[in-house]
Amino acid sequence: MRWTQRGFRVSLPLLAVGAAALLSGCGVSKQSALAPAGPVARAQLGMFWESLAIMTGIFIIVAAVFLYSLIRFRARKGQTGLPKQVHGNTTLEIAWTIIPFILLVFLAIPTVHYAFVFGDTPPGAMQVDVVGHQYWWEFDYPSSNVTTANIVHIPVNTKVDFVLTSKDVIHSFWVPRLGGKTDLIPGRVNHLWLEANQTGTFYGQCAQLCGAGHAYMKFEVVVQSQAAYDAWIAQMQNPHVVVTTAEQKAGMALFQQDCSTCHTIGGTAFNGKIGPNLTALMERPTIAAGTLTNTPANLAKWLQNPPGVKPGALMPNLGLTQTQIQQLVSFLETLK
Ligand code: HEC
Ligand SMILES: [Cu+2]
Repeated sequence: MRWTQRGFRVSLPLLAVGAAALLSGCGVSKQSALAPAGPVARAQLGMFWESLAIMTGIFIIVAAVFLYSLIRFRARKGQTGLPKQVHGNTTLEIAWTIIPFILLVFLAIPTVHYAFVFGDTPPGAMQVDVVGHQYWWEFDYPSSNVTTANIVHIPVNTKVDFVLTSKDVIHSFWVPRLGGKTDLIPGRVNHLWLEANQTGTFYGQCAQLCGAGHAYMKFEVVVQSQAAYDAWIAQMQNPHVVVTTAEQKAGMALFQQDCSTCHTIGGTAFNGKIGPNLTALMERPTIAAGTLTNTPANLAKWLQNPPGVKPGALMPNLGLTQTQIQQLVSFLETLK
Protein backbone atom coordinates (compact mmCIF):
# COMPACT_ATOMS: atom_id res chain seq x y z
CA MET A 1 0.00 0.00 0.00
CA ARG A 2 2.73 2.48 0.97
CA TRP A 3 4.59 1.57 -2.16
CA THR A 4 1.65 2.44 -4.46
CA GLN A 5 1.02 5.72 -2.65
CA ARG A 6 4.63 6.82 -2.97
CA GLY A 7 4.77 5.63 -6.56
CA PHE A 8 1.71 7.70 -7.35
CA ARG A 9 3.03 10.88 -5.74
CA VAL A 10 6.32 10.66 -7.61
CA SER A 11 4.97 9.78 -11.01
CA LEU A 12 2.18 12.38 -11.26
CA PRO A 13 4.43 15.47 -11.55
CA LEU A 14 6.71 13.46 -13.83
CA LEU A 15 3.77 12.60 -16.03
CA ALA A 16 2.71 16.25 -16.15
CA VAL A 17 6.21 17.34 -17.16
CA GLY A 18 6.39 14.61 -19.79
CA ALA A 19 3.01 15.50 -21.25
CA ALA A 20 3.91 19.21 -21.31
CA ALA A 21 7.17 18.43 -23.11
CA LEU A 22 5.38 16.30 -25.68
CA LEU A 23 2.60 18.83 -26.25
CA SER A 24 5.00 21.77 -26.56
CA GLY A 25 6.60 19.80 -29.39
CA CYS A 26 3.21 19.77 -31.12
CA GLY A 27 2.42 23.43 -30.49
CA VAL A 28 5.49 25.07 -31.93
CA SER A 29 6.15 22.56 -34.67
CA LYS A 30 7.26 23.92 -38.02
CA GLN A 31 5.76 20.78 -39.49
CA SER A 32 2.17 20.90 -38.27
CA ALA A 33 -0.49 19.25 -40.39
CA LEU A 34 -2.97 21.25 -38.25
CA ALA A 35 -1.86 24.52 -39.90
CA PRO A 36 -2.56 23.88 -43.59
CA ALA A 37 -1.26 26.39 -46.14
CA GLY A 38 -2.74 24.92 -49.30
CA PRO A 39 -5.78 23.10 -50.69
CA VAL A 40 -4.37 19.56 -50.40
CA ALA A 41 -3.36 19.93 -46.75
CA ARG A 42 -6.68 21.66 -46.02
CA ALA A 43 -8.72 18.82 -47.52
CA GLN A 44 -6.66 16.24 -45.66
CA LEU A 45 -7.17 18.14 -42.40
CA GLY A 46 -10.92 18.32 -43.12
CA MET A 47 -11.05 14.53 -43.40
CA PHE A 48 -9.08 14.25 -40.18
CA TRP A 49 -11.62 16.43 -38.32
CA GLU A 50 -14.54 14.56 -39.83
CA SER A 51 -13.26 11.15 -38.74
CA LEU A 52 -12.27 12.55 -35.35
CA ALA A 53 -15.82 13.93 -34.88
CA ILE A 54 -17.40 10.57 -35.77
CA MET A 55 -15.01 8.68 -33.51
CA THR A 56 -15.57 11.13 -30.63
CA GLY A 57 -19.33 10.64 -30.98
CA ILE A 58 -18.95 6.85 -30.92
CA PHE A 59 -16.61 7.06 -27.94
CA ILE A 60 -19.04 9.19 -25.93
CA ILE A 61 -21.99 6.84 -26.65
CA VAL A 62 -19.99 3.67 -25.92
CA ALA A 63 -18.46 5.13 -22.75
CA ALA A 64 -21.90 6.31 -21.54
CA VAL A 65 -23.51 2.89 -22.09
CA PHE A 66 -20.51 1.24 -20.47
CA LEU A 67 -20.66 3.45 -17.35
CA TYR A 68 -24.43 3.02 -17.14
CA SER A 69 -24.06 -0.79 -17.23
CA LEU A 70 -21.29 -0.73 -14.64
CA ILE A 71 -23.46 1.12 -12.17
CA ARG A 72 -26.89 -0.27 -13.01
CA PHE A 73 -25.79 -3.93 -13.04
CA ARG A 74 -23.10 -3.85 -10.35
CA ALA A 75 -22.85 -6.77 -7.87
CA ARG A 76 -25.14 -6.15 -4.91
CA LYS A 77 -24.72 -7.22 -1.31
CA GLY A 78 -25.61 -10.85 -0.76
CA GLN A 79 -25.69 -11.62 -4.47
CA THR A 80 -24.13 -14.96 -5.42
CA GLY A 81 -23.39 -16.57 -8.77
CA LEU A 82 -23.76 -14.93 -12.18
CA PRO A 83 -26.60 -12.47 -12.89
CA LYS A 84 -29.21 -13.37 -15.50
CA GLN A 85 -27.50 -13.77 -18.89
CA VAL A 86 -29.06 -12.28 -22.05
CA HIS A 87 -28.04 -13.11 -25.57
CA GLY A 88 -29.26 -12.48 -29.11
CA ASN A 89 -31.43 -9.36 -29.38
CA THR A 90 -32.21 -9.20 -33.10
CA THR A 91 -33.19 -5.52 -33.15
CA LEU A 92 -29.96 -4.51 -31.39
CA GLU A 93 -27.85 -6.77 -33.60
CA ILE A 94 -29.30 -5.18 -36.73
CA ALA A 95 -28.92 -1.65 -35.32
CA TRP A 96 -25.24 -2.00 -34.48
CA THR A 97 -24.50 -3.49 -37.86
CA ILE A 98 -26.29 -0.78 -39.81
CA ILE A 99 -25.07 2.26 -37.83
CA PRO A 100 -21.31 1.55 -38.37
CA PHE A 101 -22.07 0.83 -42.02
CA ILE A 102 -23.67 4.27 -42.42
CA LEU A 103 -20.76 5.93 -40.59
CA LEU A 104 -18.26 4.16 -42.86
CA VAL A 105 -20.16 5.40 -45.91
CA PHE A 106 -19.86 8.97 -44.59
CA LEU A 107 -16.10 8.46 -44.21
CA ALA A 108 -15.73 6.70 -47.56
CA ILE A 109 -17.38 9.44 -49.64
CA PRO A 110 -14.77 12.17 -49.01
CA THR A 111 -11.92 9.63 -48.88
CA VAL A 112 -12.69 8.18 -52.31
CA HIS A 113 -13.51 11.63 -53.72
CA TYR A 114 -10.15 13.07 -52.62
CA ALA A 115 -8.27 9.93 -53.64
CA PHE A 116 -9.32 10.76 -57.20
CA VAL A 117 -8.81 14.53 -56.86
CA PHE A 118 -5.29 14.10 -55.46
CA GLY A 119 -4.48 11.20 -57.77
CA ASP A 120 -5.04 13.26 -60.93
CA THR A 121 -2.33 15.73 -61.84
CA PRO A 122 -4.13 19.00 -62.65
CA PRO A 123 -3.61 20.12 -66.27
CA GLY A 124 -0.97 22.82 -66.65
CA ALA A 125 0.72 22.07 -63.32
CA MET A 126 4.37 23.09 -63.08
CA GLN A 127 6.64 20.04 -63.06
CA VAL A 128 9.40 19.47 -60.49
CA ASP A 129 11.22 16.14 -60.48
CA VAL A 130 12.16 14.85 -57.03
CA VAL A 131 14.77 12.12 -56.68
CA GLY A 132 15.20 10.50 -53.28
CA HIS A 133 18.75 9.56 -52.27
CA GLN A 134 20.11 8.12 -49.05
CA TYR A 135 19.96 10.71 -47.35
CA TRP A 136 19.19 13.82 -49.33
CA TRP A 137 16.76 15.23 -51.90
CA GLU A 138 17.47 16.14 -55.50
CA PHE A 139 15.14 18.66 -57.17
CA ASP A 140 15.17 19.08 -60.96
CA TYR A 141 13.24 21.69 -62.94
CA PRO A 142 13.12 20.03 -66.38
CA SER A 143 11.62 23.07 -68.16
CA SER A 144 14.30 25.43 -66.80
CA ASN A 145 17.24 23.02 -66.74
CA VAL A 146 17.94 23.78 -63.08
CA THR A 147 19.00 21.22 -60.46
CA THR A 148 19.32 21.80 -56.74
CA ALA A 149 19.25 19.85 -53.48
CA ASN A 150 17.33 19.85 -50.21
CA ILE A 151 15.54 23.13 -50.97
CA VAL A 152 12.82 23.55 -53.56
CA HIS A 153 11.46 26.93 -54.68
CA ILE A 154 7.90 27.16 -56.02
CA PRO A 155 5.62 30.06 -56.96
CA VAL A 156 2.66 30.86 -54.70
CA ASN A 157 -0.89 29.86 -55.77
CA THR A 158 0.49 27.51 -58.43
CA LYS A 159 -0.21 23.81 -58.69
CA VAL A 160 3.05 21.90 -58.71
CA ASP A 161 3.35 18.33 -59.99
CA PHE A 162 6.12 16.65 -58.00
CA VAL A 163 7.34 13.66 -60.01
CA LEU A 164 8.77 11.26 -57.46
CA THR A 165 11.46 8.63 -58.09
CA SER A 166 14.23 7.07 -56.03
CA LYS A 167 17.88 6.24 -56.72
CA ASP A 168 18.14 3.60 -53.98
CA VAL A 169 15.46 2.61 -51.45
CA ILE A 170 11.91 3.73 -50.66
CA HIS A 171 11.60 7.27 -49.33
CA SER A 172 8.47 9.34 -48.67
CA PHE A 173 7.82 12.99 -49.56
CA TRP A 174 5.94 14.93 -46.90
CA VAL A 175 5.46 18.64 -46.28
CA PRO A 176 2.90 18.60 -43.44
CA ARG A 177 1.65 22.17 -43.99
CA LEU A 178 1.19 21.60 -47.74
CA GLY A 179 0.20 17.93 -47.93
CA GLY A 180 1.54 14.52 -48.75
CA LYS A 181 2.79 11.98 -48.14
CA THR A 182 3.71 9.94 -51.20
CA ASP A 183 6.41 7.31 -51.53
CA LEU A 184 9.42 7.52 -53.84
CA ILE A 185 9.91 3.96 -55.05
CA PRO A 186 12.89 2.65 -57.05
CA GLY A 187 11.83 1.73 -60.60
CA ARG A 188 8.49 3.55 -60.33
CA VAL A 189 7.24 7.05 -61.06
CA ASN A 190 4.79 8.54 -58.56
CA HIS A 191 3.04 11.90 -58.73
CA LEU A 192 2.02 14.24 -55.95
CA TRP A 193 0.55 17.65 -56.66
CA LEU A 194 0.59 20.42 -54.08
CA GLU A 195 -0.22 24.09 -54.00
CA ALA A 196 0.77 26.75 -51.46
CA ASN A 197 -1.52 29.74 -50.88
CA GLN A 198 0.93 31.81 -48.85
CA THR A 199 4.56 32.75 -49.29
CA GLY A 200 7.17 31.60 -46.79
CA THR A 201 9.24 28.55 -45.95
CA PHE A 202 7.60 25.21 -45.28
CA TYR A 203 9.44 22.25 -43.86
CA GLY A 204 9.37 18.71 -45.10
CA GLN A 205 11.14 15.49 -44.45
CA CYS A 206 11.42 11.88 -45.45
CA ALA A 207 8.54 9.95 -43.89
CA GLN A 208 9.69 6.42 -44.67
CA LEU A 209 12.49 4.82 -42.65
CA CYS A 210 15.24 4.54 -45.26
CA GLY A 211 18.41 3.81 -43.29
CA ALA A 212 20.76 5.20 -40.65
CA GLY A 213 20.50 8.83 -41.85
CA HIS A 214 16.71 8.86 -42.26
CA ALA A 215 16.09 11.30 -39.40
CA TYR A 216 18.50 13.74 -41.10
CA MET A 217 16.72 13.77 -44.45
CA LYS A 218 14.90 17.08 -44.33
CA PHE A 219 14.14 19.72 -46.95
CA GLU A 220 12.60 23.15 -47.29
CA VAL A 221 9.94 24.41 -49.65
CA VAL A 222 10.36 28.13 -50.35
CA VAL A 223 7.11 29.60 -51.64
CA GLN A 224 7.68 32.87 -53.48
CA SER A 225 5.79 35.41 -55.57
CA GLN A 226 6.00 34.59 -59.28
CA ALA A 227 8.48 37.46 -59.81
CA ALA A 228 10.78 36.31 -56.97
CA TYR A 229 10.58 32.74 -58.21
CA ASP A 230 11.50 33.81 -61.77
CA ALA A 231 14.47 35.75 -60.38
CA TRP A 232 15.63 32.67 -58.45
CA ILE A 233 15.40 30.47 -61.57
CA ALA A 234 17.36 33.08 -63.57
CA GLN A 235 20.04 33.18 -60.86
CA MET A 236 20.29 29.37 -60.86
CA GLN A 237 20.58 29.34 -64.64
CA ASN A 238 23.43 31.88 -64.64
CA PRO A 239 25.65 31.05 -61.68
CA HIS A 240 28.86 33.05 -61.58
CA VAL A 241 31.75 31.40 -59.85
CA VAL A 242 34.34 34.13 -59.33
CA VAL A 243 37.54 32.71 -57.90
CA THR A 244 40.12 35.39 -57.07
CA THR A 245 42.30 34.74 -54.01
CA ALA A 246 45.12 32.17 -53.93
CA GLU A 247 43.23 30.24 -51.22
CA GLN A 248 40.07 30.04 -53.37
CA LYS A 249 42.10 28.91 -56.38
CA ALA A 250 43.83 26.20 -54.33
CA GLY A 251 40.38 25.11 -53.09
CA MET A 252 39.05 24.91 -56.63
CA ALA A 253 42.01 22.75 -57.70
CA LEU A 254 41.42 20.46 -54.74
CA PHE A 255 37.73 20.29 -55.61
CA GLN A 256 38.55 19.17 -59.13
CA GLN A 257 40.78 16.43 -57.75
CA ASP A 258 38.77 15.19 -54.74
CA CYS A 259 35.16 16.21 -55.19
CA SER A 260 34.22 16.68 -58.85
CA THR A 261 33.60 12.98 -59.46
CA CYS A 262 30.56 13.28 -57.18
CA HIS A 263 29.49 16.95 -57.33
CA THR A 264 28.31 19.27 -60.10
CA ILE A 265 28.78 23.04 -59.92
CA GLY A 266 26.97 25.15 -62.53
CA GLY A 267 29.31 27.61 -64.22
CA THR A 268 32.30 25.24 -63.92
CA ALA A 269 33.36 22.03 -65.67
CA PHE A 270 32.60 19.93 -62.56
CA ASN A 271 29.73 17.58 -63.31
CA GLY A 272 29.72 14.62 -60.89
CA LYS A 273 26.29 13.15 -60.33
CA ILE A 274 26.58 11.06 -57.15
CA GLY A 275 26.21 13.78 -54.51
CA PRO A 276 24.06 16.93 -54.35
CA ASN A 277 24.48 19.57 -57.04
CA LEU A 278 26.40 22.42 -55.34
CA THR A 279 25.40 25.26 -57.69
CA ALA A 280 24.72 28.41 -55.61
CA LEU A 281 25.47 26.44 -52.44
CA MET A 282 25.67 29.68 -50.43
CA GLU A 283 21.95 30.30 -51.06
CA ARG A 284 21.05 27.21 -49.02
CA PRO A 285 20.26 27.82 -45.36
CA THR A 286 21.45 24.35 -44.35
CA ILE A 287 23.81 21.62 -45.56
CA ALA A 288 23.45 17.82 -45.55
CA ALA A 289 19.64 17.94 -45.77
CA GLY A 290 18.99 20.11 -42.74
CA THR A 291 21.69 18.53 -40.55
CA LEU A 292 23.79 21.70 -40.08
CA THR A 293 23.19 25.41 -40.71
CA ASN A 294 25.22 26.59 -43.66
CA THR A 295 28.12 28.48 -42.08
CA PRO A 296 31.87 28.34 -42.94
CA ALA A 297 32.56 26.61 -39.60
CA ASN A 298 29.92 23.96 -40.29
CA LEU A 299 31.17 23.43 -43.86
CA ALA A 300 34.61 22.75 -42.37
CA LYS A 301 33.07 20.40 -39.81
CA TRP A 302 31.25 18.55 -42.60
CA LEU A 303 34.35 18.17 -44.80
CA GLN A 304 36.35 16.92 -41.81
CA ASN A 305 34.20 13.79 -41.43
CA PRO A 306 30.74 13.59 -43.08
CA PRO A 307 29.62 10.23 -41.58
CA GLY A 308 30.72 11.53 -38.17
CA VAL A 309 28.34 14.49 -38.53
CA LYS A 310 25.46 12.60 -40.12
CA PRO A 311 25.01 8.87 -39.47
CA GLY A 312 25.23 6.81 -42.64
CA ALA A 313 26.13 9.78 -44.87
CA LEU A 314 27.36 8.48 -48.22
CA MET A 315 30.00 11.18 -48.63
CA PRO A 316 33.21 9.54 -47.43
CA ASN A 317 35.71 10.94 -44.97
CA LEU A 318 38.40 12.06 -47.41
CA GLY A 319 41.12 12.50 -44.77
CA LEU A 320 41.62 16.19 -45.61
CA THR A 321 44.13 18.34 -43.71
CA GLN A 322 43.02 21.55 -41.93
CA THR A 323 44.72 23.62 -44.66
CA GLN A 324 42.93 21.74 -47.41
CA ILE A 325 39.60 22.14 -45.59
CA GLN A 326 40.16 25.92 -45.26
CA GLN A 327 40.98 26.16 -48.97
CA LEU A 328 37.89 24.14 -49.93
CA VAL A 329 35.63 26.21 -47.68
CA SER A 330 36.94 29.46 -49.23
CA PHE A 331 36.16 28.05 -52.64
CA LEU A 332 32.68 26.81 -51.62
CA GLU A 333 31.93 30.31 -50.28
CA THR A 334 32.22 31.68 -53.81
CA LEU A 335 29.26 29.55 -54.99
CA LYS A 336 26.49 32.12 -55.23
C1 HEC B 1 31.83 9.67 -53.26
C2 HEC B 1 31.12 10.83 -53.60
C3 HEC B 1 31.46 12.14 -52.93
C4 HEC B 1 32.68 12.79 -52.89
C5 HEC B 1 34.02 12.32 -53.44
C6 HEC B 1 32.44 14.05 -52.24
N1 HEC B 1 31.14 14.15 -51.87
FE1 HEC B 1 30.25 15.76 -51.01
N2 HEC B 1 28.54 14.73 -50.85
C7 HEC B 1 28.31 13.45 -51.31
C8 HEC B 1 27.01 13.00 -50.88
C9 HEC B 1 26.37 11.66 -51.17
C10 HEC B 1 26.46 14.07 -50.14
C11 HEC B 1 25.10 14.09 -49.45
C12 HEC B 1 25.24 13.68 -48.01
C13 HEC B 1 23.94 13.75 -47.27
O1 HEC B 1 23.39 14.84 -47.11
O2 HEC B 1 23.48 12.67 -46.81
C14 HEC B 1 27.44 15.13 -50.14
C15 HEC B 1 27.24 16.39 -49.56
C16 HEC B 1 28.12 17.45 -49.67
C17 HEC B 1 27.82 18.80 -49.24
C18 HEC B 1 26.52 19.29 -48.65
C19 HEC B 1 25.63 19.77 -49.77
C20 HEC B 1 24.22 20.10 -49.37
O3 HEC B 1 23.63 20.99 -49.97
O4 HEC B 1 23.69 19.47 -48.47
C21 HEC B 1 28.95 19.54 -49.51
C22 HEC B 1 29.14 21.03 -49.25
C23 HEC B 1 29.91 18.66 -50.10
N3 HEC B 1 29.37 17.40 -50.19
C24 HEC B 1 31.18 19.04 -50.49
C25 HEC B 1 32.14 18.16 -50.94
C26 HEC B 1 33.52 18.49 -51.15
C27 HEC B 1 34.10 19.89 -50.97
C28 HEC B 1 34.14 17.37 -51.55
C29 HEC B 1 35.61 17.17 -51.87
C30 HEC B 1 36.51 17.43 -50.77
C31 HEC B 1 33.16 16.31 -51.62
N4 HEC B 1 31.96 16.83 -51.22
C32 HEC B 1 33.42 15.01 -52.04
C33 HEC B 1 29.18 12.70 -52.06
C34 HEC B 1 30.51 13.01 -52.28
CU1 LIG C 1 14.41 8.61 -46.76
